[in-house]
Amino acid sequence: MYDLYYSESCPYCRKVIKFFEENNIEYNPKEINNSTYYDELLDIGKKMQVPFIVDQKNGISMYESEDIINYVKKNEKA
Ligand SMILES: N[C@@H](CCC(=O)N[C@@H](CS)C(=O)NCC(=O)O)C(=O)O
Repeated sequence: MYDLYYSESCPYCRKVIKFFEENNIEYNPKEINNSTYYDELLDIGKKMQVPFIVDQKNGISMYESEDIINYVKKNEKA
């Protein structure tokens, strides 16, 4: 399961969400207007940028929508 930090207004986030939904990949949405999630994002990632994922199972976290999509594609095939 992936934690996805995102904001409603962010087109890069929408692209990642569309990818998750079209491929029926389970994720835990964390909208950063929620200050708890905003703080988590800064704590883990160290910068204010979305989208950002955390793959707790593999100890991986990542920014950049294209990198996220490519990582999840590979990970789901493995
Ligand atoms: N190249 C990045 C761009 C991500 C990006 O620009 N995100 C914006 C929101 S749409 C952001 O978080 N900007 C930082 C800020 O607003 O402080 C990607 O593809 O994920």
